[in-house]
Amino acid sequence: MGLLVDGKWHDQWYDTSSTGGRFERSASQYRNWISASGAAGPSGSGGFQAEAGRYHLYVSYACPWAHRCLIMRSWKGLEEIISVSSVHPLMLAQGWEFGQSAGLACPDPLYGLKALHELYVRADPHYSGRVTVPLLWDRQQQTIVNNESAEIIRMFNSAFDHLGAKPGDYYPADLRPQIDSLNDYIYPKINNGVYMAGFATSQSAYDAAVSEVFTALDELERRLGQNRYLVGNTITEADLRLWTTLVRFDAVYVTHFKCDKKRIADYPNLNGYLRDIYQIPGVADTVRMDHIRNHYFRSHPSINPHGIIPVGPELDFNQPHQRERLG
Ligand SMILES: N[C@@H](CCC(=O)N[C@@H](CS)C(=O)NCC(=O)O)C(=O)O
Repeated sequence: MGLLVDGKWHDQWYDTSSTGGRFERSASQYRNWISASGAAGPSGSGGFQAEAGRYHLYVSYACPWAHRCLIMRSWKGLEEIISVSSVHPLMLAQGWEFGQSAGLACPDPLYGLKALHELYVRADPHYSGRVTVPLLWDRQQQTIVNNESAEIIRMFNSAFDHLGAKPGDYYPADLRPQIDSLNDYIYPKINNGVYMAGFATSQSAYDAAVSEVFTALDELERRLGQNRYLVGNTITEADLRLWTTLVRFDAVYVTHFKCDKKRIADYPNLNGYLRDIYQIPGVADTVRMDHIRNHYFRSHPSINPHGIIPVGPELDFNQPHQRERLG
């Protein structure tokens, strides 16, 4: 794990020395948008027109942010329009690396590179910052369109509709205020909250983060007692964004990130909701527990120095959920 400084790779863990042991995630730097016309989107520059076969999505199956993009790609039926490949689950001295065989992860399909940091340097020889997935690459301009999952899923939701994407709007105009406020609540407290608990290097930073995680889960448990999804009976991107954290929770975050006050299995509504979404066609295929467990337990030597993968609970997301009864 590390970062690029002016195009040079440095093997370095997150620095929490100036934040009282608090993990702070840096903002993604590539913020261009693919659009139907090629016009610029809400940020970045234009020139990224939606076209079949032009864009490639680099993910790690382990990563909850990249997982958002895989699910949206599936829901919108973009498999033939946007190609995808996964890096190797272990993220060590060279950061994310490509696989060298067809086993756990594929080689880099575009340039045959060894590590993802080489791709960032290909886009910008002076790039400084973290080297993260997901990453949406433009084959035509040979550059990064965007490396922020919250924006990539929005593009997938609508920019390819005229090219034969599946119907379905997961960010409908009339629900945007509710979706935005749920995202604003769930991102810091849950999606990033589990990382803030797990990567904390002081007791006080951990205590603060873990308490936010469980206050928010308790609140969502209440909410999901009334409604099938977060916004009533309509599944939206807010559900997708919450779900990629929930599916990792009992398998990883409870032990590895010390979020052990309760498990999702202890929350009847969250547990049913987790299964409900897992059972939507296409979702189960995006869940690679082998990548997830290998990645977390073996890539963070500062929190699990020997890289031992614990035995883990038996999880069966195919069990009945009966969420349909809720409006
Ligand atoms: N805000 C970004 C976060 C992406 C992110 O942090 N990805 C992690 C993987 S779970 C990563 O690649 N981390 C590598 C690093 O920080 O060095 C997004 O949502 O796309």
